[in-house]
Amino acid sequence: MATERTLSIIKPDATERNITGKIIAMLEEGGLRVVAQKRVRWSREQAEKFYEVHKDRPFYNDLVTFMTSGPIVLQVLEGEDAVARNREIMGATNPAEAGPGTIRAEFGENIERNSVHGSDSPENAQKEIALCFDESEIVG
Ligand code: RTP
Ligand code: MG
Repeated sequence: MATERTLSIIKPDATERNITGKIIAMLEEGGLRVVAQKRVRWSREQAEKFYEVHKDRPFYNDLVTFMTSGPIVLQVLEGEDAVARNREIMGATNPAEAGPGTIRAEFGENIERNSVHGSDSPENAQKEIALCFDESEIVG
């Protein structure tokens, strides 16, 4: 399996509770390396662009409102099979269905306020990383 990169976001529900360090520790203990990281607050336009794939879903507007409600931490994670690995570490979208020991089981509040985002394919990872970081900000 090749070394891969994925985009991770620590969402506003987690920055609000000051648990970014706990989440980063779980990512690192899961075998991923943080090779880029920044704390930002998205404008509505930035969130709408990032989640454009979901624009016809019923939860789109609420999701954009939530993701702009406070600071977020954008990260590029690197490791073997990083996209799939990160999704294993995060657990299911709905924290109630997330497996024991996953980030969402541990910290997620509900299906929307689920603490983390992770790219869902290597192709989307490349797009999301390019949207959020300049190549010069990524140090592997
Ligand atoms: P993510 O993109 O954040 O890694 O999460 P995911 O792939 O597991 O879930 P996805 O279907 O892509 O949904 C993106 C985010 O939208 C919010 N959501 N709300 N109210 C709802 O039914 C609902 N469903 C999804 C969550 O914040 C989810 O992570
Ligand atoms: Mg998704």
